[in-house]
Amino acid sequence: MNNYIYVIGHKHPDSDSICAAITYADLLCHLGKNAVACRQGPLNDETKYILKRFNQENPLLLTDARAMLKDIQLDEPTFIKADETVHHAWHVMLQTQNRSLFVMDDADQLCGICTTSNLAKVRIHPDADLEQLMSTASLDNIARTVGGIIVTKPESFHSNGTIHVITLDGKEMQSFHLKHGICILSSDSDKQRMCIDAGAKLLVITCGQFVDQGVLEYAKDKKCAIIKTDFDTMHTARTITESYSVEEVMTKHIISFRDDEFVDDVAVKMNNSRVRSYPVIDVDGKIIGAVSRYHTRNYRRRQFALVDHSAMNQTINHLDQAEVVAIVDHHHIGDVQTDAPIEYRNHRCGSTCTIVSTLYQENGLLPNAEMSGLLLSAILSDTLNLKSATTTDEDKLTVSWLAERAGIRNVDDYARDMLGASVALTDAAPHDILNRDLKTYEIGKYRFAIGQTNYSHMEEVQKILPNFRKNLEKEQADNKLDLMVMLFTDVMGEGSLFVYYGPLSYVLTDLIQTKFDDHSGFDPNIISRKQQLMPKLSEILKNI
Ligand SMILES: [Mn+2]
Repeated sequence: MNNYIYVIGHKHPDSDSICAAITYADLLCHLGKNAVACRQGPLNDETKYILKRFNQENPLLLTDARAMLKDIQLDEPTFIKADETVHHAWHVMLQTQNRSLFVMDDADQLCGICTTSNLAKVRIHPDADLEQLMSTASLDNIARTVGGIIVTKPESFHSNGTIHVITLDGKEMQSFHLKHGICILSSDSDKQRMCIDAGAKLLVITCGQFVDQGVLEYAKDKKCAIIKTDFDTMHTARTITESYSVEEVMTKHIISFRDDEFVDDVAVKMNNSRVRSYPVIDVDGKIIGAVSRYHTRNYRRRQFALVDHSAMNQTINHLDQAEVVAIVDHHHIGDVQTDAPIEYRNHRCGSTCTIVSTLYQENGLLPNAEMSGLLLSAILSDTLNLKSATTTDEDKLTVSWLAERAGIRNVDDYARDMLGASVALTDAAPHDILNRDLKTYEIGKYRFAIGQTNYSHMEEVQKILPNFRKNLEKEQADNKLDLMVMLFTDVMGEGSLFVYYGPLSYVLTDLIQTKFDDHSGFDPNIISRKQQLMPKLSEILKNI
């Protein structure tokens, strides 16, 4: 049974979500829990860079919180071979208290299911024909069922399935049609011979009685089989009718479930059938258990620890059908609800990983070098190298503590490489770079567009600039814009390089601090399009 705590961040995971999931799962494991880090979607390039740098596996992809059959407690499956007798099947049911047996063929493949009502077919099914069923019983199975040994075995054995208990003598007996039938009797070699004469295919000699040599030879001649049993006639007559194989009465139309099906889906499917217990099959086709209605109504839900979010629209699908056991987050308190008290930690700081670092210390633990590297990276990512407005002194202190533990000597250099991992420019086409994040605006009679991307190293921008400028000029003309601007913004927030074309180019030339030529320049103070560039630009455009 599954006793994991799944630690998971928000949809469209960023580095904080992923690193918090891995480190909080690590912390829980150190606290004796069985925790596993998860993610809701693909990793971005920055996060990939971090995980590679600190030798971490990609967390488990999980997009649905519901429990699967493989997560819950199932019944042990009970198997029986297709050629085993109904008598043996009753015995297995009694021993295992399992009323539903899975029938396996010679190749060990599931070929049917046998329940009490299958076994009781001759009692409860009006069309059941005991003689027909008994005609299929093999000599070996009959011998086993009546607890006997085969004394005479013809080359082939096939009876018509009628069973006679021989109590009469001589002539009276002849009015019964013993031909091709099975005769149960005890001592008295005259009777035994008479049965053979009448064409019986099998004599079952009860009470451990002796069969003389003459009868044995006679039976061999006439191709009549003989079984001897120590049991009395009553017992033999009662049990022999269970000598046919389960194959004859099993249900061949099998409804089975895969172990990765969700429990509540399975419950719905079960409502459409009346089977008591269904086989559950794993990815290799192996039966791992049996599921019944009881299991789908009483099971342990999957347990989740949420990191870096607490809002339902950010969380994993179907969380309402799982159990939340912890939340660690630095965002506003969301709308996830719980039925029971949980571990809940919300704290105003720049990154969930700042909180996780504190939780290690509160529990008297130290994150190892790898975990420290993840925590550090996530804080630098969420706070843009400690420059965002959300950054607190605690974030800064935590970063220097973690940097030492992770063996990072120069945090700024590391931050630039890490933040730059997601903004590769050199392999991308100019059109794609422009359209990574392009917004179109209208102010008064002017139409213009502003694109923005980050860069980590200025040399990369210089390398692509000649082609980029040509393309920008063309796109501005094609779209008949009054102005088209591109900002290449330093990942560490140390200014933006501007490239722009269109009739209004002179407006931008006046606006930015350093002009390279009529269509490019640099401003160390503008890093936000929305908060810094747009207010200035609309002010100017309204006044010309
Ligand atoms: Mn975060």
